[in-house]
Amino acid sequence: MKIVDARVIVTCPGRNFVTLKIVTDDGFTGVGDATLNGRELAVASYLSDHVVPLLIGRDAARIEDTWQYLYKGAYWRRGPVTMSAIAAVDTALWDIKGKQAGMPVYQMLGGRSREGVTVYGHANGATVDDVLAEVERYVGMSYRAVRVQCGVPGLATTYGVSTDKLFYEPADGTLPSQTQWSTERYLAHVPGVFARVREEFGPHLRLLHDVHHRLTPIEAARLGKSLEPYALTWMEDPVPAELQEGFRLIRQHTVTPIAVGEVFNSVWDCQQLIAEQLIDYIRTTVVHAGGITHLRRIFDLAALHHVRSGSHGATDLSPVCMAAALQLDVSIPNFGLQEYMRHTDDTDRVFPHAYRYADGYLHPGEEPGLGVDIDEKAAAEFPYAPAYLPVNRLEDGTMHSW
Ligand code: CS2
Ligand code: MG
Repeated sequence: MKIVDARVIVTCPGRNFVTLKIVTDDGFTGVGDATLNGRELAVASYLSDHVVPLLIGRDAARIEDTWQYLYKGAYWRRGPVTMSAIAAVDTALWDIKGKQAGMPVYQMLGGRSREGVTVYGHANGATVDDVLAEVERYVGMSYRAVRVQCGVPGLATTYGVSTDKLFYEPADGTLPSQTQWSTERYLAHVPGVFARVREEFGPHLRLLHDVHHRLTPIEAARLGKSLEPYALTWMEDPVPAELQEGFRLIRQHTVTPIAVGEVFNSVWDCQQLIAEQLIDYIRTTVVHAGGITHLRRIFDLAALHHVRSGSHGATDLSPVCMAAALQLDVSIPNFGLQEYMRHTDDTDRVFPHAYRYADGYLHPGEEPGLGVDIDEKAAAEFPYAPAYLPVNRLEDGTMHSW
């Protein structure tokens, strides 16, 4: 089963997506997501200029060996561009293996561990009343878990709060737009938001909050402590995680659970966080953490240390990534939650898929492989359009994490 063709498809049905499609000599095709928000063409070039020439003629059945060949063979290890490119190849090869075996990928990962994949959506609004209306909408759609983000009085714009609700897209400008930040105003406001949400929706709805790397450990500890009465399922990315030991300080002060990992691209980025039980949920994804092969390794390490999965699933991860994530989610023993931001109709048309939402769960479907494809004709209707994620500055103009 030799690889005879591999092509990189860039399309923008509402936002940019990079997809790798691999073709074998016995007529199988497989797809992998390679989208890196705001840096899409870097991965497209890495793939078409440096990886595709290595794939032609390789045995498509050798998933592990191909992973090691691309990882060790490059000499330059890790990093989001390299790992997204490796992820795309790995995902496409799992898709092909599933199709060849005539079974969904989750069957090859050990079979089903649960009936459905519990998902969460984003309720965000400029005011607390807007937020409550959004939470209501998700509850009306039977979501069991909702992420809550609210505008902060005194700040003109806050990342995570958008006008576009269900299809929330963070990359919003042909050059980076600028949002504003004040830790003091934020810390003063957030606990009141969650008090209102709990008051309205009671104790059973699972609530989450994304801090987006904007605090220091001691500030995060204070936030976690102040949110304890509202029993969050998780506080996400409370601090930048380059310094993994920084999480020890947060842990010393609060029992609010912590979720981290959407910007990680290898097990080495979270090894200490997991092994020291400094987090509760690991949010790495198929596309940014080296594909199904590597993400499975991260989840297995996490399982040994009471850490559950909580994979990133924003709109900038394509339906190919979502389909692959669901195959893992349904099979691993330590599944926690899956983020699910809906794609636009145009995106769903470009990426026909078997997964379906019902009653708070996503279901991967029973198609052989991943159960997703790219309609190349439809993709060609939507050419690449440059788009950047915003940047964030403090009130005095200092550059800050967003
Ligand atoms: C967010 C994302 O979904 C999340 O948890 O942090 O909106 C994230 O900012 C984007 O995916 C970045 O591309
Ligand atoms: Mg996040």
